Amino acid sequence: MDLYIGSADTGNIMSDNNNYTPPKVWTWDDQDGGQWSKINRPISGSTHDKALQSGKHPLQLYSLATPNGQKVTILLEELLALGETGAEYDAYPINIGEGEQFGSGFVAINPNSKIPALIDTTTDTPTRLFESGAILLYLAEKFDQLLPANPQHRPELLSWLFWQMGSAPYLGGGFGHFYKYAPYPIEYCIDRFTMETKRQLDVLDKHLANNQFMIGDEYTIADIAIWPWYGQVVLDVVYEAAEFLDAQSYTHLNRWAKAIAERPAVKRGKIVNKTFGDDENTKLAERHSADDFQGKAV
Ligand SMILES: N[C@@H](CCC(=O)N[C@@H](CS)C(=O)NCC(=O)O)C(=O)O
Repeated sequence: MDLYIGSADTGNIMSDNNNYTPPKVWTWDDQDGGQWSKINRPISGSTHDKALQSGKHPLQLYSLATPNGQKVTILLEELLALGETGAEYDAYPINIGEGEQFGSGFVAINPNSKIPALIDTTTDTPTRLFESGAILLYLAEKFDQLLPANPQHRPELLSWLFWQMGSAPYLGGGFGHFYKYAPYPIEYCIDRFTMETKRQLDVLDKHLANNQFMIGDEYTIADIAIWPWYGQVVLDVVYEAAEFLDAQSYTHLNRWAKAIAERPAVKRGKIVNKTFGDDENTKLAERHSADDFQGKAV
């Protein structure tokens, strides 16, 4: 599970239990889910009936401003900045901490019950999409934007896009979970996932030493997929682990992360569907038009 909102209940620090022997067959203790008890379940499907809201725009987004959600809102804001009016969208928050991803309406568009999910209402029958990578590729192809101009660079784009999809769960579900959210620190898990996270940061740093963006000198959906996770980790926005990871030593990655953070569409996109945090100026629960950003820190 990839989450970065909230924080572990550290009021009840326990120690690592080295005496655990797995039973023959694991059983679910639904009283034992801690602060994530509404979302940590071993079964799929809806838990309650709840229709989704919808607005007037071509695209309807159901998401939250976690890194996976931010990928899509950043792309949509970039598309609008490029003049693609067909990318106008209504964005509704799905509060995953409260289990809204298990409402029947949301499950109908994402049977996997994870944000982000999108409906394109402009097709003959509405098209549903889930998985952030699929949504990025679909929208980039639909508008023929933020893809490499040279078709020979397309395999490189696909490689980095799918690299992100396969790698970020180690960063989020692995490192982030055990470093920030686990109810008590487990050295073995933190070591294992810190090792992999630093290896991934080094992969990006070495690539960005010779490339302005992920695909040469072109800003594409590969950057949009990778920045919300890896960019925001090194900028110390996600997990507050930059010092622990010695993130400043990845100089090329930092250069890239800072440049992307300065893009106006990124500043807007990253606050869409943000319902958490103390600063009201960086929260925009629903987005229906460019006017919604007025008064916000973008
Ligand atoms: N591979 C998915 C991951 C999506 C994901 O993990 N979403 C998280 C928030 S960042 C979520 O909805 N978690 C709710 C849950 O696990 O129940 C994607 O890229 O779209």
